[in-house]
Amino acid sequence: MPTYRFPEGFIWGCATASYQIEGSPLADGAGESIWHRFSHTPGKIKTGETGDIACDHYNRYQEDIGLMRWLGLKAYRFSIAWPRLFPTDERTLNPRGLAFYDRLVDGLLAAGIEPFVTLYHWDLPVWAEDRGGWPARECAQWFASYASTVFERLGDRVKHWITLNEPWVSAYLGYYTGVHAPGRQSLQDAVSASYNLLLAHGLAVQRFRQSGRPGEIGITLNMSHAVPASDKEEDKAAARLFDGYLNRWFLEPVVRGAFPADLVAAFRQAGLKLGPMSAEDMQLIGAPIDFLGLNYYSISTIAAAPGFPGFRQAPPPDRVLNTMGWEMEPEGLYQLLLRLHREYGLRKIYITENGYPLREKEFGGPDLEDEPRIHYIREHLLRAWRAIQEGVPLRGYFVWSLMDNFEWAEGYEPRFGIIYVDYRTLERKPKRSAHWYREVIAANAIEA
Ligand code: IFM
Repeated sequence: MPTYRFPEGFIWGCATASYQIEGSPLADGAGESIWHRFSHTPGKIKTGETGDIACDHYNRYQEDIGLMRWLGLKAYRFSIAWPRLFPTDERTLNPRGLAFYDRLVDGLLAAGIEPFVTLYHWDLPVWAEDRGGWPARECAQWFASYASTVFERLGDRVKHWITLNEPWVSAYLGYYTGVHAPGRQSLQDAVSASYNLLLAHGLAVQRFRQSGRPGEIGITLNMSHAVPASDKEEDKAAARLFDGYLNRWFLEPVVRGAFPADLVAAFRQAGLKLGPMSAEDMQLIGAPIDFLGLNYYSISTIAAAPGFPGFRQAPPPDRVLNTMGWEMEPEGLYQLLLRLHREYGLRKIYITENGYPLREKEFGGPDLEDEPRIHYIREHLLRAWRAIQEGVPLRGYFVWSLMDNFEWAEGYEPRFGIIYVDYRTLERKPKRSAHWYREVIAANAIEA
């Protein structure tokens, strides 16, 4: 079997997010988040579940660090719950909320694991939503002052920062389709939110640079490789539009300091009001970042469709869809990495999420055999390896997720973890994929 060796110092990690694993959302003076409120609203979560207990990581983080150590992780990506730190407004810091992350960071460092901290993974404080939420420009300033506090308090130990996780999801699922918190359904709100999220990113980068703390800062985007469903011109144009809507709308302002002109035109044609796009804003949003975080799960086959937004997903009949209905095609990761390198000249990329969901009935046995997940991760790592050979500056890979957790509107049914969580007892148990990943990390290589 050939061995594919990764570069020396390649960062092997796992990722999670606060609301999905922590539980105890109101403990130690924390404020409510939009996800707490949303999940407690009947009908919003398919299974009627909430993040009240989740994996109880808030109380069991030491055990979880032990598991990370067993895995041999070089890095752990987690997010900070903003409403734990600022429960009531943008000014009043709750030291007990901060203390949890102090303990977590110290525990990780003691275990030899580098913390990669995401400042925003969707749990907006309700006070911010009630004062306008992301569609309000002020929200970017509130975020920046929260970010400053975190840099000041944890920046002596944390050296890797991610401003936002998947702003497309925050904006469009939160404010347009409404399937995510806060559940609004206004395209205008979504487009305004997307602008202010990018502004928030830019302001946080500025505050980080001003803090003088050593380390690196970037943003994590969820991207897909879009392919037209046919050779027809209209499908090609639809795929390009989809690429703009999902990928370029967020990527280009950050790495080029400008919104993509075709999307600006499409949004204006749809009667939408866009942010001021002033030179000052664009300079902030486009200030140099140290890395791009890429969350990649699936390819998107796109066909033209009537009305806004002008496209629809049209997977070919032979395409394997995962339990979430996403199109599985690892080659898409390779194409995307190459494109990010060649078209956008990024200096450094981390794959900050990649992983595979299975429902309880789809894996099992006493050894928790989850072969489809191993297959998925192996295939994606092979493409990552190939991209590195072609010069793509890919420096790390984070499995989503360290452990099974609250999959937002889907509840606890899709299980993405390489570590199983028994939600009745909260007992953790490594799945077969965890044993496999442990070997990959130890060898710094995969065999395929
Ligand atoms: O669980 C999510 C995560 O919070 C963000 N990226 C995609 C994952 C799987 O849906």
